[in-house]
Amino acid sequence: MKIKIYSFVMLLFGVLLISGCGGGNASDPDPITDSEGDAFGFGEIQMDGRPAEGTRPVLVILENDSRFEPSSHDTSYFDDLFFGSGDKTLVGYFSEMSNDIFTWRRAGVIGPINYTMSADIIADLEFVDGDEDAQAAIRARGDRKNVTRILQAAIDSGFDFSPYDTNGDNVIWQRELVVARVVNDDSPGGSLRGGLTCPTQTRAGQPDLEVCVGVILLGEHVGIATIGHELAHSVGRGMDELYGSAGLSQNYTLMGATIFAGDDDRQVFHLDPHFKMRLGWMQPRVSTLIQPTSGNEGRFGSCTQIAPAQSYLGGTGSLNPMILYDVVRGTNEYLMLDYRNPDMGGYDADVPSKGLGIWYVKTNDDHSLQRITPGIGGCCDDATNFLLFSPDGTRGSGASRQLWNNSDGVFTLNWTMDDSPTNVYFGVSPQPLSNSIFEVEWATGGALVPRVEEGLSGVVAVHGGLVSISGVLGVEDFGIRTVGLTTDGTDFYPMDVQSWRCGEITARVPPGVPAGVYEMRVYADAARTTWDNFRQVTVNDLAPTVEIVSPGAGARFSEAVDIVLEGESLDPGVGSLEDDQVSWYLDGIFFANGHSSSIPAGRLSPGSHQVRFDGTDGVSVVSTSINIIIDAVVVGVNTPPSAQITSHSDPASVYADTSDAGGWYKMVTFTGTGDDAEDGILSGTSLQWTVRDSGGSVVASGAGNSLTAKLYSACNVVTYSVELTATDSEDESGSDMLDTFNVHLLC
Ligand SMILES: [Ca+2]
Ligand SMILES: [Ca+2]
Ligand SMILES: [Ca+2]
Repeated sequence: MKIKIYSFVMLLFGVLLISGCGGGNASDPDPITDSEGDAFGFGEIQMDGRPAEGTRPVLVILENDSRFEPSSHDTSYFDDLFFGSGDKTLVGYFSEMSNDIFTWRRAGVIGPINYTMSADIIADLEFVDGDEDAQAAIRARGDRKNVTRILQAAIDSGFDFSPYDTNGDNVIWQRELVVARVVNDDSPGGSLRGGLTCPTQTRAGQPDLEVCVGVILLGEHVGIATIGHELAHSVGRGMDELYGSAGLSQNYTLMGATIFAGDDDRQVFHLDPHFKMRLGWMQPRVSTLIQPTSGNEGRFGSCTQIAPAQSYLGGTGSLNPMILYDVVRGTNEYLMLDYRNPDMGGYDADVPSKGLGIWYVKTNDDHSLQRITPGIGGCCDDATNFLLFSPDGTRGSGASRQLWNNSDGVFTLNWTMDDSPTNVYFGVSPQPLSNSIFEVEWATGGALVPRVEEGLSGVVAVHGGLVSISGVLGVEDFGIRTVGLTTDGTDFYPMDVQSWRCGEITARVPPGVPAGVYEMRVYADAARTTWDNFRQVTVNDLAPTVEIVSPGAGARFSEAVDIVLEGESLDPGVGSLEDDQVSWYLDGIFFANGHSSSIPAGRLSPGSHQVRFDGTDGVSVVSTSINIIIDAVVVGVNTPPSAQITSHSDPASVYADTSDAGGWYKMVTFTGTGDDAEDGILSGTSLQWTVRDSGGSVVASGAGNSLTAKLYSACNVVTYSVELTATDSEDESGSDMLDTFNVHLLC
């Protein structure tokens, strides 16, 4: 029984998952499957069957060649650079690039070993011949002799290679140990070379040990990227096809045509996503490209977020770089998309621009990179085929090449191999987005047509309310896509977009839309002819509210003074009503429009009168009223003045927004008036303000027509009262009281 329930839940969950992904369209990027992994060579680059996982030991050897000045760097310098705890180390670099799947560990840092290069090696290394191939062959022989000499020197120095014979075959292979040698030649260069023969370490009571590793040859001023590049060569067979065409990938991958070569350089760039995939360090997502039939342009595609290269992109991450391949062209030719962002720091802080990288990959059946015939589009001598397309449309080299950004608009590219159109149209999200998110959309045949998810339930909203829709919506872009409400397509109320992401748009119901039932659509074009599905939105019109701020209920006025009329209004989601939407009535008779007005008290007879304030948003009419008392002026008898608090924050509560040693507070200004039958308008010290807390203690006071008070809050709310007292020349007084003024705090 339990099993059946479980199955049912799983089935339901599966259905929900599919609908939540916009229908599981084939264009959506999904984690790479096993068969796709086989098709693209995921994890295939290994060293003698050993995947690039875990750690591998590195031995660093420093040497002093007697022909050169002593090195300016000692063993601790290279120990730190390779294995230290600083910001930029080789160990840290490989950890970040591989998403913690692989890095190096310290076998040792030895030397400096002093030596004198033998004459025959010097002769080979400096061999000159008109036949370039012959010259190269002899010089390579010199390198191989030198590598054997270096390994022999390490043995002679007493370094014990035995612990690195992990398979116990009495031979040290490159999969067991990598050796890097730094020489005092004042150069920043690097190369990986094999030896001529394998030198032998004799061991007491054990068989001799052959050391058959290549050696990374480094100059004393080598930069970290060059070392990384050479170490990457030694990670696995297949890492020798690493050079982008004519510098096209320069400064965007560890395997760009030229690694920066300034003395002691610390610039470094991530390895491109293709090699990360081939090494098994990053599982890309995969999306197929389906070419449309006529009339379906822009409808086969999707939109996704990609995290920057230096983020942790382990496992089947939903923000991982991705492969786009055309099902007709097959899996030996594809585009790879990644996001590069120097602002995110780490080991990609030196890439020359920020944005979308689109890598073109053309492989042989064994997934090795194929050579492209030189000269396509006027580019690339003797090119390998690993290109980074540039937004400027050229394939020039150099670090000034910029990645793709929103300013490039909707763009498309050709397949480099035969220069035929990919028919894929890309668009990149505008900035600013969070630095850790980047969005890109793609579709075949034209710009993506946004697709609202089918079956979204209807929603009720009010003016100013937020409504979201999900689906495959593309990036907010290019001034042609609009989100809004329509009843049948003939009317249109554009919505204020609060957030536009690939998969969800949140927008506000505009104030002017009449109550009713609408379709919320995302149009693909300015003419609003292209759209796909909608969400039903029922707009309810909420009634406004009105409030009389002044005069206060029950206030008394001498018939000789002016009464200030001050009202406030709020139409939810819209804001204050317009002045012509509010009106004052005295004893039921219209007096004036507007939120602010005044009336001579003498217009009213002595006694009680009703003051009414009405408002309407065009649909609902609302009203509030108070009573006031008019006192007759008696000749020869002084009448007390009247006071009116005429403004305060709306509503009679605010949120603390500033803090000091006393806590969070809000600066609030109150204004008021005083009027007296005998003295006329009162001002200055005739008007006295008192602000009290809920315990009755005075927290602020002052004289004049206004008072600005620093009102502290505490968790949730603190309540104050505000009193304005007007005093006339006969020392009689009248006052107005705001009983409740709340200062809130979000806790
Ligand atoms: Ca071995
Ligand atoms: Ca309304
Ligand atoms: Ca008086």
